[in-house]
Amino acid sequence: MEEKEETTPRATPQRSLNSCTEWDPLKEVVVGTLAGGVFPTWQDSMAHVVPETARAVFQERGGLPFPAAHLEAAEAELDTLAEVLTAEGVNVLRPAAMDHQQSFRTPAWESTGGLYAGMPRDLLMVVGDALIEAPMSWRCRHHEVDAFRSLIKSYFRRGARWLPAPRPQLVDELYRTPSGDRANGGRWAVTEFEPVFDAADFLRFGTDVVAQRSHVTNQFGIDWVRRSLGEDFTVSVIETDDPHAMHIDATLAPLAPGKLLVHPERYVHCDLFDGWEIRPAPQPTLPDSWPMYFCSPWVSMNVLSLDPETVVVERQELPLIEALTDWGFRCVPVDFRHVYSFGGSFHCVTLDTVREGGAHKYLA
Ligand code: DAV
Repeated sequence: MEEKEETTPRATPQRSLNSCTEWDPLKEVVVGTLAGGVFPTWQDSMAHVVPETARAVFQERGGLPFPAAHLEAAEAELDTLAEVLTAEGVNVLRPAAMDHQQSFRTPAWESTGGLYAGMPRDLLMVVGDALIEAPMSWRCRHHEVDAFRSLIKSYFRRGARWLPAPRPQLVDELYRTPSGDRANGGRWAVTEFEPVFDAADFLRFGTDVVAQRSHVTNQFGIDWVRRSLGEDFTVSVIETDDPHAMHIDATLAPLAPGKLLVHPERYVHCDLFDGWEIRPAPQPTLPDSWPMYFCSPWVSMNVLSLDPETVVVERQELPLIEALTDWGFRCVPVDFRHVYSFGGSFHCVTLDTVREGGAHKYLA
């Protein structure tokens, strides 16, 4: 008994893993890496979320490396982000190198490769002292967490609660058929066959966690998160107006208590935010010609809060920088357009493992 306590100490007052909001002062963060990233292996459920041009590219090049020059430019931007965060006093951790070109299979399906370790927000979620591993519905992402496992084990050894969701089978029954005749009303790409979610469909507001249904997150998955977090947290599902929904963090960006940046069309009024000041994000500045394999230019609003007054923003998003400055924020500009191409921005590529503060009530 005593020996067990030595190898797995209880959380100390200064917890090794502690993050309850999207805005409390940031102390430690994981920044993803795109090194070795490959095009995803196509599956039909992706058609609901990725730009139309991506289908042919993924079908032809799934499992093959992303164009080297673009990947290197994006990785350099990630390295710069890590340096900027370090200079801001944040402890920065990076995932392990991993061979994403390896094909893999289960008894039911096969993937010609993985993807990358670039977006820890998609697959990991810190709520208080708990670290949740998401059961991702894209088959090519089935082993992505391996790149983060040594970090996760280290947090566990230092007292974190480690909550991997049930390993999903990802068999055909999970996915809606093209005609939409499976269970679930046909609105979403995933059925209720088993719990699936991407962690990026959740946002933390102290004792409240806000989630959206999406093409990668089903009700079963949200129910799993709710029960696993227990009675200290309230998990609410909000409506968003996004036919391509996959990840809530280009729809809502809570920047401080009472300050919510929203996508001007996707945000749907929600009583939970009564008393909050809600401002629409300005149009992104990305030119149409910019290659985007995964997502829309609205990752402009996928910002990272360093504290309730400070936000990391893409350097060329001048209308957003102006809007946030007017709202009282200090903006830390970082070049990030090459990372955009791979499906996210500052919030997506990070996992805030330590922020100051505890779980307070902020929502109505
Ligand atoms: O606007 O396409 C991006 C979400 C990034 N994880 C969009 C959603």
